[in-house]
Amino acid sequence: MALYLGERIETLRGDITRLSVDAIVNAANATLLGGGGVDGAIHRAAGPALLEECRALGGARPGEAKITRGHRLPARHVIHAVGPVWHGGRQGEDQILASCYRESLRLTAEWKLGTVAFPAISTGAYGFPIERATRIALEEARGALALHRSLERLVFCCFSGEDLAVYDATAQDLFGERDQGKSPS
Ligand code: AR6
Repeated sequence: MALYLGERIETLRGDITRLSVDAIVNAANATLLGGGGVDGAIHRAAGPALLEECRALGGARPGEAKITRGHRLPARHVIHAVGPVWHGGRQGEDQILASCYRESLRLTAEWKLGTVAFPAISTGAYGFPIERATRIALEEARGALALHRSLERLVFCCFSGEDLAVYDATAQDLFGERDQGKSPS
């Protein structure tokens, strides 16, 4: 793992369902009723009570985010964000993805949650190019950290080593070198 921006941004490789943070973000679809990928993993780990709670949310539009409890997860809450499906980049995909991160971070601040972990929203089944998505994620993170002092640490949880390499390269490009005294594991 590596840390940036005064240790308020962390990149790591892992399974987001295992993280003991105040909230994990789910890369959901508009039904908010589960699916494959990280969505499926989160629902499996949280148990059926998460689906019950999600039924009451009435879905969400791309770029929106809604919060539930974490149920059987080690995380206290789940923020369900609906990313854009990639259609080549000229159909507002960048703005919708940025909105996912901004809305998730706004909820995190509103609920006074200090630590939140994100997967690489839209870069799996929805086909958003990883480099472009990572830049949007990290720029929104930096903006939210400046805006909300209550945010202690934003974790970017990558499922693959390739994705982690993109996050670290992009973070170094945007924020400079990683924080001193920490080396990637
Ligand atoms: N922990 C962290 N990241 C994960 C995990 C995990 N346990 N599992 C997968 N990933 P995707 P999308 C990564 O496809 O592109 C679902 O069916 C994965 O490697 O989960 O936003 C929803 O219901 C990739 O880097 O989400 C929607 O229908 C990232 O999570 C649709 O897929 C996102 O991949 C959403 O597609």
